[in-house]
Amino acid sequence: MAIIEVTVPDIGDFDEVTVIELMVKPGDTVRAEQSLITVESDKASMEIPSSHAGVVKEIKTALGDKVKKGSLVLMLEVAGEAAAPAPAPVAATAAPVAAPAAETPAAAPAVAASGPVEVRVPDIGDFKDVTVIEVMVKVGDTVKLEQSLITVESDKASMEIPSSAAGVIKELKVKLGDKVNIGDLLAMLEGAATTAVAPAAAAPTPASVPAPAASAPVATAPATALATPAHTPTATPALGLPHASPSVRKFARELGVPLAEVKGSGLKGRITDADVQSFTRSVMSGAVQTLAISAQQAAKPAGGGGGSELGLIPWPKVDFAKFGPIERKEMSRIKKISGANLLRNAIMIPAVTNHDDCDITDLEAFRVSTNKENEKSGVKVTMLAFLIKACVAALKKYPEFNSSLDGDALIYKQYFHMGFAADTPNGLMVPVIKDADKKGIFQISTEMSELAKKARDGKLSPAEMSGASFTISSLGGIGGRYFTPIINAPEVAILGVCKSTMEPVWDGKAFQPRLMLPLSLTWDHRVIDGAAAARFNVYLGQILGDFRRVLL
Ligand code: CAO
Repeated sequence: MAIIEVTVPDIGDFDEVTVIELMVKPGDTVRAEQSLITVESDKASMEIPSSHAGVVKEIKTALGDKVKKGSLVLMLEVAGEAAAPAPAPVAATAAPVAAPAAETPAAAPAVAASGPVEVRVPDIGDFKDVTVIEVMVKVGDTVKLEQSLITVESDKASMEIPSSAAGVIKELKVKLGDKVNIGDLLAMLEGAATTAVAPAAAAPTPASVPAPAASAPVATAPATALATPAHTPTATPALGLPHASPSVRKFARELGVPLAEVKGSGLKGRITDADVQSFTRSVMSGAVQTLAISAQQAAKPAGGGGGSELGLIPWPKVDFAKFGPIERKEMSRIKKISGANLLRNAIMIPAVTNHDDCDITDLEAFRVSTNKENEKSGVKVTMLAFLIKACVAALKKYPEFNSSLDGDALIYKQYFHMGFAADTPNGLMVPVIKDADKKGIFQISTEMSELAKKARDGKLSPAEMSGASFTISSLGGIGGRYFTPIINAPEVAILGVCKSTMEPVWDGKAFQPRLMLPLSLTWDHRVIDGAAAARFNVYLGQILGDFRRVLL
């Protein structure tokens, strides 16, 4: 065993970066390359990895410290060869030497450009396929030379990519989630004054071809990240980006935590792993509502959700007390949360609803006789259980109804988890019958009544409300003819069902009394076409008309 020093590796031109996060503590066992601290310049943040595996003995830096290449990070107890007694502590650097400063020149003076100018990703060293996590400008914006255009992120570092020219953005060539590499086109600028392109690996204009490998900044992620933008960084803040390191952002994404709602306890309000964890715990315990903010915004009369963001006139502000007695009551937590979800889904999804009727005369007769035969079992079979089974069959035949949008791709689910809207004293809830394709009508009926009871008693667990791939909203027990249910995103369709009624149906020779069930299928037009929706409803109607078809 020996104690070694772990120091800051070569981080290129960046001197005096601030320590914004300590990711380990004395006693922790760390792997080689495991991130120890996060440092930040005004343009990039990066994690400094450990040069060795071992046990942390002492942390030699503190939050807010300014560090540079060679600064002592911590003392590590290591095993093996390194344990041999050394005359002096071994200074370990995690990264090979970075590119000499001369190879990352500052931007050259601006000169007038004649036509539209391309802005490309500058030399970002070894980084391949980094993800665009923020687009900081839009078409029509006037940008200054070196103004940050986008933020990209690898699994270890994030950085802002500056503009190589000043001008007006005519076209943006990247969007959130895109993967970019050196030389990729970011934007077209007009009226631009571009930088005079220095030879070799200079400014990221079209002429700035990727730097030759020999001059590319170093091998390890952190050093590359900080050494990346060829322009001298300016202090443009990252607009709206929560203050957190890439690994914290990744962690939050994995948990589905909206970072914008997490309060950072780190330096300058930086969000740490612990903040994300404690936010998750608060949500799970009900102490915090993730969507409460948007729900409150939705209810605000003006600004923050009042319509002004959409260019609408403000929500009317009326003193109702002027017209008669009133009572003000806070909405339930469930109503606030579901309201925010419904608002988002109603606004963001280009939804269309197809209405149809189907003949359930025989199915209802079968349901009634089944219930009579099984009176003693205590399980009451409801029409909704048959609807769930029928929808599973239709989803199998038309799989895009069982999908979700993921950027430009569709995720086709091979499971059939069916949500059903349940009316509760506190508001609408959507419990989920998992793997409905593998369950019979009795089991579905039993589970449904248990879940509906739990919903009414406020005892549903998050697991019992998650994972639905399609939802049915039945008002059949109440009444009404048709309605337009709102899609439960990220699902792409929802079936609304109303009360069946006896109606005269023409059979070609005479009117016959038939029990007709009104169906209202709302679907996301980005994923589903009108013809497919009509076919889905027709097929559903055929199954409900003759349930033996489920077996086909
Ligand atoms: N047509 C005619 N009668 C129907 C029917 C239909 N489509 N669906 C149910 N019924 C009857 C049932 O047979 C039952 O009658 P009996 O008591 O005589 O047997 C009665 O209506 C009550 O049924 P139910 O509502 O208890 O049972 P269900 O399985 O149909 O529904 C549940 C269960 C949890 C979905 C329901 O209680 C509920 O909460 N519905 C409201 C859902 C909602 O709010 N949707 C709107 C969301 S906004 O998008």
